[in-house]
Amino acid sequence: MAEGRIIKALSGFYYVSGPEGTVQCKGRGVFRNKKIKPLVGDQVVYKADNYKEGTVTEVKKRKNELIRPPIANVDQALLVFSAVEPAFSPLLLDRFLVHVEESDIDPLIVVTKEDLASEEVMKEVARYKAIYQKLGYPFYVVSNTSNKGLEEAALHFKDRITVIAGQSGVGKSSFLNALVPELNLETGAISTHLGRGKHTTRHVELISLYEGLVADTPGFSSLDFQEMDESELSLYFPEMRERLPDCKFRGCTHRKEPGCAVKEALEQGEISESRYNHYLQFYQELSEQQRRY
Ligand SMILES: Nc1nc2c(ncn2[C@@H]2O[C@H](COP(=O)(O)OP(=O)(O)OP(=O)(O)O)[C@@H](O)[C@H]2O)c(=O)[nH]1
Ligand SMILES: [Mg+2]
Ligand SMILES: [Zn+2]
Repeated sequence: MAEGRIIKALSGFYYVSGPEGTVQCKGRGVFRNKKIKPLVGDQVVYKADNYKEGTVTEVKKRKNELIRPPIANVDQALLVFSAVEPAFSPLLLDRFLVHVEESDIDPLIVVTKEDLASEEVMKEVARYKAIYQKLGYPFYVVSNTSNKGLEEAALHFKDRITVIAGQSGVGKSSFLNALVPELNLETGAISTHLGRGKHTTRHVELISLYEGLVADTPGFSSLDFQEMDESELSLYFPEMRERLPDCKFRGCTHRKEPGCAVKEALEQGEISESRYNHYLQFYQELSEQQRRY
């Protein structure tokens, strides 16, 4: 018996990285009856039949579990945006951030294609960088063609499982290729048809990178909030979360209530207008969603 981590699932086999390399494993028959489906990212116990084949016998308790992509034990989400082509979207970034805050995953923000963007666009990106860094979110501006800024961002991979997320064409695969050219991940898909690039691979795989494990994913163009109550929303904006106790009313929604510490901070310029406006927009979306059910 040995312990390892599932780094790839393909055609019914689990590829387990253990003390003696990667072993191709079957799931144990009883998993099916117990409805246990091993996932990429799972820490497992396995029995090796020989140096390359074996059987997974036990799945260790998970810290968390993502549905799309199906990966367990995720520590960090690398949120990739491009400065241009497609244009940087602070609205989509805030949407992602609400999701990662809700799932208790740490975000790492990377903006690519610095080499393609005008000075004016880069000034705007720098303005946002200051906003997010102030909130404690790591934020890097990089170029996958000149390799500028890549290593600094990649140092965050160490000892963690990272999932990459972002729209199609922002340079997720290019980012990984630029770090490790031997990876040879397919790139160049700008097709937004069906919300995913035409070249993107279907299987999920964790790649060893900078002393951590990283999963590339196909891009997508929309992201819905699921089963979130609008009253929870400000918990996922750290600058609002920390001010909640100072709002006059319990359950303050930070919209029209008097004595609201969030609105006060907004007026003082301590909370960014773009973040606050996105909060209002998401709040509206969520309350409309509630009414539909
Ligand atoms: N100039 C420049 N081009 C880039 C950069 N990063 C990516 N690209 C180009 O942008 C296009 C899309 O890059 P991909 O890496 O395939 O994007 P992706 O995010 O993996 O896209 P999907 O797999 O479809 O989700 C490719 O043509 C890349 O060569 C960059 O930093 N600078
Ligand atoms: Mg890709
Ligand atoms: Zn308030």
